[in-house]
Amino acid sequence: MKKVDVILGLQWGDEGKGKVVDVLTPRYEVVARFQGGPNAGHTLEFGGEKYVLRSIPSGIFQGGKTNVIGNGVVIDAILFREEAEALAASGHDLTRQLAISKKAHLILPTHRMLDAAYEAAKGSARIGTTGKGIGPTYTDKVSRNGMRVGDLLSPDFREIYAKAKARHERILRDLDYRYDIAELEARWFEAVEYLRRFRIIDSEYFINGCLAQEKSVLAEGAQGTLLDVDFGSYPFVTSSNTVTAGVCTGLGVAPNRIGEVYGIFKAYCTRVGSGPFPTELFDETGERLCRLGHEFGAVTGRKRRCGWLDLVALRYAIMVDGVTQLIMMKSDVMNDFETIRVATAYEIDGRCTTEFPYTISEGVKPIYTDFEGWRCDLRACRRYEDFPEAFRRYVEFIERETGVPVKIISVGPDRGETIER
Ligand code: 2SA
Ligand code: MG
Repeated sequence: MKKVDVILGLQWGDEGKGKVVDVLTPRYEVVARFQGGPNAGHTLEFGGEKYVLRSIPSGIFQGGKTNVIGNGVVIDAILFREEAEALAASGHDLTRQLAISKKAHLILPTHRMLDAAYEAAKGSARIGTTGKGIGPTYTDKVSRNGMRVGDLLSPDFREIYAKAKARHERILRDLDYRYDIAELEARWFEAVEYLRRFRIIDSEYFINGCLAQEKSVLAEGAQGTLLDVDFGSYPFVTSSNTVTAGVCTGLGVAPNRIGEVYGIFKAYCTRVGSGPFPTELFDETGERLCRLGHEFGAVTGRKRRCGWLDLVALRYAIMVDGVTQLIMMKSDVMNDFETIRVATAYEIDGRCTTEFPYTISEGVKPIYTDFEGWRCDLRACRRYEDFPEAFRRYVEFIERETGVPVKIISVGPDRGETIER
């Protein structure tokens, strides 16, 4: 029986999964999303066009693949429809290539309102969510009040919706949050009809059936490990399990059916939204990383905070994810840097630690190792041997510090600018 390979982000999201999944998907017959929802934004560029995928797996651009939205995902029918129609307009037939789990939860219009209301109520302690209703939808799932895609097939669908909405409205009144969802709601009901055109399946049977038939399956993560609801920098996290274990619960795959785990990271670090970020740069170097790396959110357009690579956090992510191969992105952004810094430990209250702490406060001071920059254009390199020695030193230091090989290095946005070792 085959195993499921996994690709996930090891930082705070936006590591460049879109690009790598595009490189990896030709090797797989099935691509599946296991968590998150339209808070994700996977940017793919090819043929001079740029696409942003939110809920739909990246295998959609390769003909003949099956793409699965697993039970661990939350779906906003309106945003799903927009995404699917945009893809259809560019010639990608989704109805045959996409299947959706009956057990995936639906994001209702009132979930979006609740997201905004909770954020407003938090004031300066707000999470900086994407405003897509992610948290409230997962809250309903866990509190056993959620609405699932399978409910679309029930004759009681309207009734289930009305009950959920009434409950949300009571909370919104309590929070004194004013809103008008009449137009949004009308669009949602139309979009739900659109959703019905797709194959609505028992995705756990489908995926396990594929494995039994020796078909290759890739599970595609969204956001990043440090945004995991259990292991991330809580409460500044998303509401799903972004770690490898999320593949088991989000697709119905047993732990012993997990194969390769590709962990993807940027040669530096970024974060959108609030929350701790020990290696964040507030100076010109941070601005430079943002400018040269085009670090703006794919969904909300927000400017991403930028900083140096953090090996304390990376080692932690590798541990909880069981990463077997590393993929390093965007090193080319630092082509002209004189010095490149990497945090290898933290100093907290005068003590040094290499463990990712329970809380990260202002008092956490990263301890850096400095590297001489490579000062040349990596985009011309096509083999590992072509890389300048200074760059190889950087890569090999990361491998030594993490104990995991860096198997793929991306040095530019193009498909060809991906070096495999
Ligand atoms: P939410 O909306 O409840 O999941 O937000 C909770 C936290 O999770 C962060 N988060 C993200 N961080 C990076 N990228 C994400 N997706 C988009 C992208 C972001 C965008 O891929 O570019 O366009 O702004 C993503 N989704 C959620 C979020 O910032 C909160 O800190
Ligand atoms: Mg993104």
